[in-house]
Amino acid sequence: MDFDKLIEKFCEMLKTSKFVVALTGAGVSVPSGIPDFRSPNGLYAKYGQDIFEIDEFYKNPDRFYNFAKEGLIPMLSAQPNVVHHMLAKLEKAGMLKGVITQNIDGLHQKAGSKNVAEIHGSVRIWNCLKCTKRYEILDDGQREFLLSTNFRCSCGGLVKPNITFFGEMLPMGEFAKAQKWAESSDLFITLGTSLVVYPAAQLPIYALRNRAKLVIVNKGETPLDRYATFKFDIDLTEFSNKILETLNTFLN
Ligand code: CNA
Repeated sequence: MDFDKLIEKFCEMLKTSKFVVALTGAGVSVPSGIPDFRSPNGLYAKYGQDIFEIDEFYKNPDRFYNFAKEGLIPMLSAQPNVVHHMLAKLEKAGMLKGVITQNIDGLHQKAGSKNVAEIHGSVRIWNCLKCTKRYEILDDGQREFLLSTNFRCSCGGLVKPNITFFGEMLPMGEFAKAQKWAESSDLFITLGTSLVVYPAAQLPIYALRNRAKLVIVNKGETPLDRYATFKFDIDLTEFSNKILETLNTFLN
């Protein structure tokens, strides 16, 4: 089947499904200028595979903080792209229940999505590991203070972003919400995720167990491709523009 026909069929599915959920990964934010993990230009290639390992953070926090200045803080000035906007429009039109995101950049909310489960936390909030003081990194004064102390709290403790490192538990409330959405869905769409990070990659499996249809949009293979009703191995920008064009009358 050619691309246009597949898109039409997918849009039909969107219109007739009752509980549609999207799971997004780092690929969704690549068109906003934020690199993903595993692509050739991704964060792993530049900073090493262990940059998000919790043991490595405790062993060498300044290595992580040097990365944070270059790789995490700039995420906060990034702008949502057409993929985020397309998902926000689907939600507004009642065609999408919510977005489960592995991303920590807050771009879905910036685009207007209301129902967002941030299962790997958010880079907006940082906490002192000694006295638990909370820092809002979007606040100019608090950000400048943390940059000036190299992320040491006023009490001297290390300050860590509220994101899930490898080796840490996921935020329970957010994951429970995501699991409930996945188990209630009749159409589950994954966008820009390699589906290799667990337990996030378990979510499409919960949906499949509920007999939901699975649609995968990702450049490159994922381990769940063979379970997908449709797999779109294309650029997410092209995909999203096509969805907006096809559903034009429903979304405005
Ligand atoms: P990943 O494993 O790096 O996979 C991303 C996937 O997106 C890859 O398969 C790419 O081929 C694909 N991709 C990249 N650009 C495009 C594009 N334009 N069109 C279509 N496909 C594209 O990342 P996952 O999200 O699967 O891994 C989960 C990690 C990455 C989570 O823990 C995230 O917190 C973490 N992460 C988040 C961000 C962010 O918040 N923006 C950035 C980097 C990493």
